[in-house]
Amino acid sequence: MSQEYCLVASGLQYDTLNNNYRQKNGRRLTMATGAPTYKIILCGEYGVGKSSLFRRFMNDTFSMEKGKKSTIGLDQASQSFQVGGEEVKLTLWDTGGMERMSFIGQSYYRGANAALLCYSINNKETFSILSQYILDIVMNAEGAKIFLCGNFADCEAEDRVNDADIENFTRECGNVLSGSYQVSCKDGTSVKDMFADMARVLHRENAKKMTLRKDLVIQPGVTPEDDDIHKKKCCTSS
Ligand SMILES: Nc1nc2c(ncn2[C@@H]2O[C@H](COP(=O)(O)OP(=O)(O)O)[C@@H](O)[C@H]2O)c(=O)[nH]1
Ligand SMILES: [Mg+2]
Repeated sequence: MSQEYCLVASGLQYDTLNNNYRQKNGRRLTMATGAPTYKIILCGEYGVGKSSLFRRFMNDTFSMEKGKKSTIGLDQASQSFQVGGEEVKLTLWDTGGMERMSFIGQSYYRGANAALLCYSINNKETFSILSQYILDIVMNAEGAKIFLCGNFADCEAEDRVNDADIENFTRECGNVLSGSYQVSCKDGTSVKDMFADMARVLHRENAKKMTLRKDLVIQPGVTPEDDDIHKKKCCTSS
């Protein structure tokens, strides 16, 4: 897996649908095409292991030190994945501890393709508060897919978040979840598989959108009558 640290140039946003960057005023730039890139934001209470997930993602390391800043001072990192023989990039964003000040700026959410909703498996409070985070995501990151991540799978606790809790929560939030994982940042269990699965889900969803777009766009100089797709639609509907 190749590794690259990514700084998003100020004033530019990645447009996943077109695989290039556009200025925030909406004007598309012709430069910078490449592998489709999906922005994932980490959400959840302080102490659930968001920065630990970030560190596992970035360089597959773990530290017991709480609130440890990333050594290179970046809160975004990118990794490449293969999905169906295609290169896909995930860019993971960490809050950098901002959740402690109850302030996460809108730029954190802006353009997010997915949110990874983190809780600690052995701390039910961090789980029961997640509906508030879902509200924040829905309000600030329109269209972002939401994934659930229970961390601390290596720890034993009597009152663990169990499968029934997860099922109830999934039902309560109207099945908005696109995936649910249980991982341990400490021993690394399932962390890599989780990100690979997210890459798959996000890329497949995007590929579906691209196909739909192609079907709906009428090419310049091609009248709907000439166009195969439209012909087919006309023929099947008659
Ligand atoms: N045992 C165990 N400890 C963990 C795990 N993930 C994180 N921690 C520890 O939990 C504390 C909080 O983690 P951190 O990543 O700073 O949480 P954040 O506040 O959500 O960013 C740190 O001391 C980590 O070393 C895990 O899977 N198992
Ligand atoms: Mg943190």
